[in-house]
Amino acid sequence: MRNTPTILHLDMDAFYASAEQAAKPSLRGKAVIVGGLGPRGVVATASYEARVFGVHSAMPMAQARRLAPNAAYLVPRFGFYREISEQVMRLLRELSPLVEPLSLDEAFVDLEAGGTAWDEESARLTGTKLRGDIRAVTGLTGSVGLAVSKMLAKIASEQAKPDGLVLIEPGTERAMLGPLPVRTLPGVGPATGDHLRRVGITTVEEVAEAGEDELVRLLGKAHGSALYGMALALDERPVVAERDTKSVSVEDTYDVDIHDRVRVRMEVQRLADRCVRRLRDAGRSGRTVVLKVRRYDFSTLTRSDTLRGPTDDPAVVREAAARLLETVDTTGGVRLLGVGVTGLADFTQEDLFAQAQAAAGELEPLAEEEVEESAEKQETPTVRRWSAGHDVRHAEFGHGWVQGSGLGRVTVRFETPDSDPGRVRTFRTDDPELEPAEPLPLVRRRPQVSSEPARWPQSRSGGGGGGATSSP
Ligand code: DCP
Ligand code: MG
Repeated sequence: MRNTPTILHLDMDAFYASAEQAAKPSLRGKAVIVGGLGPRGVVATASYEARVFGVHSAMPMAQARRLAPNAAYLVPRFGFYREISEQVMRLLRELSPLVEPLSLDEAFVDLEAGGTAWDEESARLTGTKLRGDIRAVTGLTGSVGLAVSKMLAKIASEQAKPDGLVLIEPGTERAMLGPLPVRTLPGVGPATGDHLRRVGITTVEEVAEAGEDELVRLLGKAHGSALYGMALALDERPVVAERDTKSVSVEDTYDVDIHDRVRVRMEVQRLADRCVRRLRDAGRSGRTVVLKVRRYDFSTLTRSDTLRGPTDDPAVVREAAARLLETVDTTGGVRLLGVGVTGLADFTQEDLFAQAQAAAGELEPLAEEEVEESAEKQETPTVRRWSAGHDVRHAEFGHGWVQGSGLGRVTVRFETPDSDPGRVRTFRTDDPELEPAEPLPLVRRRPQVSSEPARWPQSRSGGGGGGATSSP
């Protein structure tokens, strides 16, 4: 492990909600909740103003509505968030070739490898400058953590939130970690947390005191040893730039061929779960589930199934893998099994996405990609639907966004990222003067000479949230 705090972790603040607030002046300083708006929808994120009411990511939307009835509720716009994410990732790549994105709004950067920091002072300066640049280029705030390891840098950025920078000084790591709850450590979810609490371990210090043997006894070899190491602030994981962007897979070779079909099924389920854990650790989701089977005679088969959208749901992957297995004859015995997911997407929350689509289907049926697609194809959809939060353009009143729709009416607030809060007007949903529009950039590059709205600096890559668009 290095002894300079030159691993940087960046995490944008209330990312989707901040992006919406930046796009919509009337929502700044207000409670904004982005997520699936249907009956089974969940919260993707809430602005800090909404968090005051107790609303948080992954909460059922119905509960959020009870807690914050007056908040603005918006459907996510993944294509828009991806544009911003690309701007942020470009800034990170200017600092180092070693940038490891974890999700749209989060990444590790090895500053030392980029020569942009070599000690505490240069690390702090670089982190501060980065925050300024992100602000200038995207109009949004991000929080920065700096430390000697990935684990600590991530904990630091969490402590820095919102809109801050925390550098953990080398030598102070264990003292800093000690009093924190065990849940702070990566890989300690609610189940492990409960398990440890039952034996009286609630803080990181208590994990360290328990000792490795005791933890291995409690949690098993792999998890126990890993947790012990983390409690001692040991984390050797390097920042990895070249991730396998195409697939995540796991496989097992068996010492003795498996003949029992029930056992084969169980192994496949186990592999599916492990594969999803990997996928989630990487902050990703994937669309195609692949099953690999090597039989007793070394003949190797792969079967795959492409889902309607990317997923990181263990139940979905398990089910797909089980279905694929039913197409393979294993009577002679199996020596290797593997489960993989390919067609990876950059966002983690497929279920949310699906729910957002379902929500759109129920209230305002046109999801984002469909809007973009129909705009591209220059087709007029037979029935025009307007999703809450999406951009529109009116021939007379200009650029705005859909505040709500129903009963043949759509309410539009006319404002742009650099205007004052705008006025609301209501139209018929089939008003010929109203059309879907692309999001506007949050920050204008240079003063506008024409009356045309500013464009994104780069051509739009890919469509909305569905595809696995990876930038080169
Ligand atoms: N997200 C999601 N579902 C979750 C968690 C997150 O859809 N359960 C999406 C919405 C978030 C984005 O990912 O805006 C980034 O996730 P973060 O965990 O970084 O949360 P935020 O950026 O919203 O807030 P914070 O300021 O706490 O980082
Ligand atoms: Mg964030």
